[in-house]
Amino acid sequence: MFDLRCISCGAGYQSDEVIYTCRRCGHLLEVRYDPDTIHISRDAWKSRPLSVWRYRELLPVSGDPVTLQEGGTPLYHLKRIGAELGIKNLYAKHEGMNPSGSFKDRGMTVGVSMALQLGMKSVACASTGNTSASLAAYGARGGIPSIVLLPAGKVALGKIAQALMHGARVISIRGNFDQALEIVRDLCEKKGMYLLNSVNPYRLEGQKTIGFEVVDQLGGVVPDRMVLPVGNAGNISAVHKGMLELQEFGLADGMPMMTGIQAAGSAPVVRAIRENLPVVIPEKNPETIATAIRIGAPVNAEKVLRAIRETGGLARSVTDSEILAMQRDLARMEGIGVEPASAASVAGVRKLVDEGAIDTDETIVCVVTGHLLKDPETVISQCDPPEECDATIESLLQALHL
Ligand code: AN7
Repeated sequence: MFDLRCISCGAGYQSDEVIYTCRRCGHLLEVRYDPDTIHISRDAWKSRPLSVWRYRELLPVSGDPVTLQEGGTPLYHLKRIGAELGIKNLYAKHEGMNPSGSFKDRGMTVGVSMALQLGMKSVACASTGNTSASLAAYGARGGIPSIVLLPAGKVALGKIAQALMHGARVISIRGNFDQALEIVRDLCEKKGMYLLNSVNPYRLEGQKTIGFEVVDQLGGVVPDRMVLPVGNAGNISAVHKGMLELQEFGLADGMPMMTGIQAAGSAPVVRAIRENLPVVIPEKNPETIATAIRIGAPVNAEKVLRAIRETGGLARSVTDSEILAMQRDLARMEGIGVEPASAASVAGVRKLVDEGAIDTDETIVCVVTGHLLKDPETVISQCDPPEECDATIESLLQALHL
């Protein structure tokens, strides 16, 4: 059994209500499970495949979920980058290996399942790209129409391709993501559509399983630090919540220092942490090559400040060139292909080591959130084009300088 609870005033709401923020005070909600009614055994979990649904006792869906077999993503040991940084236990959880190529699928399998459970007739979101790709795919899987609002000209090609091919209504807004989100919230309220941005507490339930899987993949060990790229701050907040639940239900000990990385041109959370502000002051004109995290007014501001402060975590920004350098290093030194926003997490670790801000004996898990192929245009602009030669061995040898 579970209900929805306001994280600020504690007001409670029934699980069958369509509600995103507290009616009393306007703050964010979260799902609370009643420990007296939930029985979990690690053995039962271990008997199921590594996936979002391994953890179904701590998820809100009651019937068969709308699924594309999300989760169960690889946890890679970063041997070479770790050696360069002097960190023996540095890992990357590759969320780009999900069905639509990003961690959003973990949220959407739960979110779209809940939309159907709640009897909704359509689903909608604003998106910097990945949320729209994932919603379109899960909407198709669940047989429910989807509408996605994108900031015109600022979404990576692969993500638009996915949203279009999976059959969403795709609308480009002449404005940025924050404006698109404001409009879609209004649309959902006026037209009774189900909102699947990360203000939706059910979506975050799916995303918390990133942390569950990491603990399982490390043999039951909670890492010292988890590092995530931050846009709307839904994912880092979700992972933090999941870790709190593992403690509460006696399934794991310890809490990772939750560490958020933003792009330098789009870093309101980093500023709030650095200046010890009580709230996040939105960045009016966010800008970065990592368009996935080009977000100035993070919806989950209140949750992320708690996650970072309560766990003794850190927040840092990285420049676009630091992001692109790490994207290349992950690809060439480790064989791991990620999109720019995802490389921000590992670039953040490099920066924190350079600053001497973290202990290199820590076990550190970076979440790399989306696949390399999401944003082919940025890759092409960073790499030399293929060399061309005639279809003869002589011409090939010449091209290879052999
Ligand atoms: C690859 O798709 O917000 O801090 O609309 O696509 O939970 O927002 C994407 C976010 C990190 C940031 N990495 O996660 C969207 C959207 C990638 C992302 C983030 C996003 P949050």
